[in-house]
Amino acid sequence: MSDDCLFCKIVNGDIPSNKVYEDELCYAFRDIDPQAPTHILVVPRTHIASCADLTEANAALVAHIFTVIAKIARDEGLDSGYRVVSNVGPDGGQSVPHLHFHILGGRALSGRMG
Ligand code: DGP
Repeated sequence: MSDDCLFCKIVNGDIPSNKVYEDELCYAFRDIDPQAPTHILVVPRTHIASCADLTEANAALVAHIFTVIAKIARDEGLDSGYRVVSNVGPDGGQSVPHLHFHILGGRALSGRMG
């Protein structure tokens, strides 16, 4: 845990969130400012700042998170598709420096990504 990290505090229950899923490795909750009808964030319990900080040591964790993303999407009924996004750093638009994957769906999303 990183003491100053918003998402570490959410994972630990120090800040309330609308939980969607949790297990021993990750935690998923609804985004406070949804940009699509379904907008969920999936974060590892352990503090990793962003995709840029991933190493081979995190490979199993990341693979697990992607299976969780697929499960959440099924459970949320996103049968016609969805988008998975992880912003990295200032130019990537990352505002919370704890690795997270956005799941966006529930409508046809814009074709533009940037
Ligand atoms: P990013 O910009 O990629 O770092 O995404 C951070 C997201 O986190 C952004 O979509 C808004 C969301 N967010 C920020 N603070 C909170 C919070 O306190 N609770 C919840 N549920 N989401 C938050």
